[in-house]
Amino acid sequence: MVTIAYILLGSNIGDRLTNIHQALSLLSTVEDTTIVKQSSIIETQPLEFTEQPDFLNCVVEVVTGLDAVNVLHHLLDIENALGRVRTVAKGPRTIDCDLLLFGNVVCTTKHLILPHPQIYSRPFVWQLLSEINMNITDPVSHKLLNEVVACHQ
Ligand code: PH2
Ligand code: MG
Ligand code: MG
Repeated sequence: MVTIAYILLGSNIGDRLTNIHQALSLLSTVEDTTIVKQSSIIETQPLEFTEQPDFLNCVVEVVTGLDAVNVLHHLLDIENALGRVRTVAKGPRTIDCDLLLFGNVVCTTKHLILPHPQIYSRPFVWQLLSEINMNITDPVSHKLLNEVVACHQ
């Protein structure tokens, strides 16, 4: 069985574009996982913790035979490989790889919340998601994510 998943990449320390490209390159080597679409890479102002440099963000669509927890572990491996150091929560980072959606999975565990709450709260996340697929269904409401997110704005 394969699943379509969406991943958000973000960087706001060092050579941000190189960090994003290296993360994409590592992601492309993950077993049983293929990047099928990539959004543009845009500069965004920091949200939540606002006293930090601007980010570069992008979203990718992948098709994977792995399960969500396994994908999450690979994303953490990529963050570690690119020298991510965890200091301030929501603070500056060389690379952040967040699992936004994993098929229709809805779950809340200590390490994984799906769909990722950022989809509804951060306009740029939805902007990047909709750039690669306008027709994603929200796994919670079963409505078009498009319509659901518009209600949150
Ligand atoms: N990530 C954060 C906190 N704030 N702001 C932007 N613009 N982009 C991010 O990826 C981001 C953020 C913590 O994950
Ligand atoms: Mg994040
Ligand atoms: Mg993260």
